[in-house]
Amino acid sequence: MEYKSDTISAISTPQGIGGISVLRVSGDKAIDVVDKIFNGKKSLKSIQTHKAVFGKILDGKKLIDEVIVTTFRAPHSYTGEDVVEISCHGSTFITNQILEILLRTTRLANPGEFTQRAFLNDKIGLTQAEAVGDIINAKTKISHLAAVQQFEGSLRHRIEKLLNKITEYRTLLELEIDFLEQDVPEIDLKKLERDLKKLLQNLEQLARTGNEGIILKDGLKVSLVGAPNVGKSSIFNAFLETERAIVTPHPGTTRDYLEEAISLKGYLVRFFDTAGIRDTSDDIEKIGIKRSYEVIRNSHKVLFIIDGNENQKEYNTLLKLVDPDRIIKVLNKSDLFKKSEIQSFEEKDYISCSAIQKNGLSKLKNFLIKDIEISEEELHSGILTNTRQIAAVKRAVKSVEHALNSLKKEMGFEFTAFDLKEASTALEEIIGKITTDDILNRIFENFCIGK
Ligand SMILES: Nc1nc2c(ncn2[C@@H]2O[C@H](COP(=O)(O)OP(=O)(O)OP(=O)(O)O)[C@@H](O)[C@H]2O)c(=O)[nH]1
Ligand SMILES: [Mg+2]
Repeated sequence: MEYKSDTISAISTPQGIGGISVLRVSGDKAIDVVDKIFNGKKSLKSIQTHKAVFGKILDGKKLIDEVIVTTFRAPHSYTGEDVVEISCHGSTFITNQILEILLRTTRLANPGEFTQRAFLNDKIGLTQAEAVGDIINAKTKISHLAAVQQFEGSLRHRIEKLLNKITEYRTLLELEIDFLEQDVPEIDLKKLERDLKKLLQNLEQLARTGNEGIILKDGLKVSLVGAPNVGKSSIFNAFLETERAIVTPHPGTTRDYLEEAISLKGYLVRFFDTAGIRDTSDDIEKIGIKRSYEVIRNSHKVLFIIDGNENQKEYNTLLKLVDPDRIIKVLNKSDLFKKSEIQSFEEKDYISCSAIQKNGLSKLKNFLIKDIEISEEELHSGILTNTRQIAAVKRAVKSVEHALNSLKKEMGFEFTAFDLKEASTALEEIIGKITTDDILNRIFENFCIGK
């Protein structure tokens, strides 16, 4: 990627009113640019690195604000370049004024450009750079833990270990290819096959962590589905412990879907109250139901709710949208049933609850996350948390499968070596040993400006 070394600036704190706001400037001219508008005891150029000083920001002779300025000289800064941070009063007007002045001589940073420069200047690895975005976006204890682990390098280590193994096998094969006619000890094919199988298992295990990783980061999506009036919105409200959705005795109350999230044992769980499943001739309702079907298709778990009638027709419609293993069957309004009636539903795998009496709801909630419990150990050893990483590991899996295949079929060591090289390339992309503009752009476009 072409490295742009021009000086960039941006507001790094959220827009709004607060105690302080911070602006950041990075690049060769950073100190010079800020020094020109800064009026302190000494010039910023003569101030030690990492030292904060008090002074005023002036626009010509006009006082904009009293500020604290900290300088970080290259290479000992976040980006690896000269960086200046200006802490001013937390006012949208002031921060924008200062930014405007800075932009007369610098360029507005692109989203994530400070972090991108940190990566390009070898201050942090690519998985770490990605983790910076995840740390900022983490909304719950576990997503934060996963992001911090990645930042600390857990995933990079896990990938590097796999890469070392692949390099070892490739070296063996290359030796064999180069000295085919000479007296080099013959390769132990049985052992190599065992080793490649083990490697494949490890890669598959890593790929599997991605399913959980994405849920940890983006949340478990749970939709509430069923015929009209079964109590979907009532359960939704009970989960959130607020009267978020409108509840009435009239069937067809919820027309468009609603989304709200909670933190459940540290996991982010996103609930979707839907317009339910039903045939209707009402045009508005039709749109609502179509939108609901889209939400249902994208859910990790679906609560299929009934209030006494098994609603086979609705269940069959649901089966067309999602796999049965995602469906959890729920009997609501258990307050209206006798114990024996509830028991017969439970025998048919329904979980019973009453939204009105707030019975059985915590059992239901725990049931939702029981499959995603990811061990602390796995978290520490590094997991995949986005589709980019998952796609790359899956490519590595495919390549190792090919390698095993070519080895078994005795197609020639060149083929096996080539397949292993492909596997290396895929893994190297994850940790940024190989990068393309496309990969970098996709990673950093999701960052906010100023990070
Ligand atoms: N007895 C009893 N009534 C309930 C319970 N949960 C919901 N209801 C009632 O059932 C009716 C429908 O509830 P909603 O939550 O609006 O049902 P819904 O499935 O969202 O309905 P639509 O949005 O119309 O599809 C309301 O009158 C609720 O008070 C429950 O656990 N027990
Ligand atoms: Mg409703």
